[in-house]
Amino acid sequence: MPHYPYKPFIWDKNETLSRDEIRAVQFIRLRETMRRCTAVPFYRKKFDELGLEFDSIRSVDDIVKLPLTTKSDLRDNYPLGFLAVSRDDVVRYHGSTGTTGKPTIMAYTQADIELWANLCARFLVSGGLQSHHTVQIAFGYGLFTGGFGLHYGVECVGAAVVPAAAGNTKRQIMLLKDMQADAMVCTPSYALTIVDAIKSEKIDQSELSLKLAFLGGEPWTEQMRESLESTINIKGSNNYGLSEVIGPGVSGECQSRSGMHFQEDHFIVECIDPDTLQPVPEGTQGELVISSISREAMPILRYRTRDIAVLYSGRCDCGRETLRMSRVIGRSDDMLIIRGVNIFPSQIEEALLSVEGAAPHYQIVLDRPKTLDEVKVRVEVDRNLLSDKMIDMVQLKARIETAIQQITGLHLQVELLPPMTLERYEGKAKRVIDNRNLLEKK
Ligand code: DLL
Repeated sequence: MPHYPYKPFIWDKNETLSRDEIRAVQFIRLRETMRRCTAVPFYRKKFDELGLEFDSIRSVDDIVKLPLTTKSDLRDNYPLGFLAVSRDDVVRYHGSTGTTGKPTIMAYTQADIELWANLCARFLVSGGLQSHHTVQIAFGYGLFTGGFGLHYGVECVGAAVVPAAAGNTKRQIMLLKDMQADAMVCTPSYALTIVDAIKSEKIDQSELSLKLAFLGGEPWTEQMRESLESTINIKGSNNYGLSEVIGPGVSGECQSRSGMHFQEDHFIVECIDPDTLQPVPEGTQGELVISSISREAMPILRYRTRDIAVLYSGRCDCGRETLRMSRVIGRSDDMLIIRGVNIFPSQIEEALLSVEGAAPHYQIVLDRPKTLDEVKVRVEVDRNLLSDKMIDMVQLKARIETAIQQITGLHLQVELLPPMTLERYEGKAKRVIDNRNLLEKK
């Protein structure tokens, strides 16, 4: 294990490899991964069909010759068709939470678990975690990768874990206070639920030691971060990952807040047009495609994440030269096409939170009463700006509708709700309620 710290906020010296060094490591690991993938019948068949041999990969750019892998490929090979080692070598299984049907199962060897802990340690340290800190983990512990992934990451840094797990918000607050946690780890929407409860229970900031929040697992906006940070005095940083490629630890923000650094010595990332499957130019929004190049149990080649984001290159103030990703703008399968306009729920969140008086609790409801889609944005009014004067509420509604129109180009109907009307989330939030399919099924 590396000794903390090489430099402030750098956990592992490999985080500051130069571009040339990153490419050299990627090349070696990509070829090694190809070799490991020949143990997987799915990949062996694809390599045969495409006429691929090791020598077909002469540089990292040749990755485009390799087959893409999709969620349905994993589902078709459920549960362990992608296993590249013997079951004797597996020490852990996790899985992704599919909305329908069975989860996709991921396997880890001991070396995979150690790698994963180190990857999580890297983004925790880059976001400000230190070994003397206490960290409350409010992610689910189970098949979901959030709880165990971050747990091992925090321990790897040498900080102390309070494994509170998700849910029971009152108990979370009690533990935050009693254990004097310096940091919390959860989804942004659960952080919002906790922070709201801290506010409504009128807990004084001085009773808490909380300084940092490591948030990930779902899309959120800069406006949501501002709302969290201004309510209680914490620094919230963003981290991204997905079970299929390892879990959390794929990329994370440093304190410069200039995008999430990809851990490129262990993953190769591409950004493609989801329709043409061709690479998009740097700085353009596209679907992230990620290959894991160090995993033993289940290496994955060119996984189509469905996550839409933008990639940036260039040296960051923190000293890392890795590619950085923007916030996830949405998932290509979450994109709403309303009156021919493509919009993501995150754009609606951005619009809502730019208006004073709109609370960050909202829901987007889709209906199709006849042939056209109808969209309603239901949003809670901030407790401090709730008014019994009709004119105030009409004006607030109009301001929100204008903000949405400015960002999406669409006039959507807004419904204002009293505080605490909408469901609160302990894990990933469900923002879009799509009643269209239900109507069709009737
Ligand atoms: O959510 C892994 C994770 C746990 C990441 C905890 C960070 C913290 P899955 O359950 O497989 O794995 O879901 C992966 O969640 O494809 C994204 O759509 C979304 N996602 C994860 N992190 C972020 C983020 C975990 N920071 C899916 N911003 C991914 C936006 C995120 N979306």
